[in-house]
Amino acid sequence: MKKFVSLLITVLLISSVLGFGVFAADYTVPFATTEPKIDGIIDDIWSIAEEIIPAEIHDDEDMCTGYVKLLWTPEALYALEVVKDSTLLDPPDEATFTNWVDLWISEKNTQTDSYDTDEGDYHVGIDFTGISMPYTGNPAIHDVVEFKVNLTSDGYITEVKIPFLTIAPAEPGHVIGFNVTFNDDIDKDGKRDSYATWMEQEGREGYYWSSTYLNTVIFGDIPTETEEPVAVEEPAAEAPAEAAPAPVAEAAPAAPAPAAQTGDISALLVLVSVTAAAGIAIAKKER
Ligand SMILES: [Ca+2]
Ligand SMILES: [Ca+2]
Ligand SMILES: [Ca+2]
Repeated sequence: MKKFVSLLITVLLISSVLGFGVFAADYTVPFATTEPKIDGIIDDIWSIAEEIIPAEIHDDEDMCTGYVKLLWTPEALYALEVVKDSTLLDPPDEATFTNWVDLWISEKNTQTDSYDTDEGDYHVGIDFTGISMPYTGNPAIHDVVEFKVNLTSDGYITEVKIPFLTIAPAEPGHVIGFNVTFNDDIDKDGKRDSYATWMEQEGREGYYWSSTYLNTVIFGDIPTETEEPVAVEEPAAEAPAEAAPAPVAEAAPAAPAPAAQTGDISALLVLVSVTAAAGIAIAKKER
């Protein structure tokens, strides 16, 4: 038995080296059986998604905290951003891009070294006052993205709908490149003091943000109940005095067929690193 276990471990290690199942996606996005309403209020459907927590902090441990969740449909990626930030400027509408969340997306997980090579590579940054920031990648995303920010008692909540530019209709198993960063102005001087990233950057100094170094995210399966809706039964009628034609059940509406997994999971996440200077030079947008 011991030999068998040892052999099994060896086989698994060799398989890993050969690349079988090594680079699993970092996050599985549930299919949105109900599309969330983009109103900055957390819908029930968000409970099916796991939290993504940007845990690598640069450079103040006291910075804002929170999480992001993702959902997908064939036409769009949905993001929920929940941030606890006790140092928002007051009044908030005088401050833009002092406290915000960045979503970095590569629809085809291109793994190229810049955001200029594919129309599916882009950035969606929205600050707590509800202003989006064109920064890098395909600017066309800003023509279609929908979002709403709500201030909360301890921070802000943002919901975002990001219609796909290049992969619609998306299929289960598709892999995208993805990262999220939180940004915080802590001393309220209008300049960022710290940021936190989901994709690790430690030890990767010298690299810049690019799709090469995005973590990977895979679209989960479409639930069976969504594939084959159950027809609603007509209630049984009283026995008629005369024979009547039996009621014909209505055909169930057509549902999207499950697509084959693309098996596109190839990505390794490497890190990006941004020097503080090259990090995120923010073009403040005049209101
Ligand atoms: Ca909502
Ligand atoms: Ca703050
Ligand atoms: Ca500051």
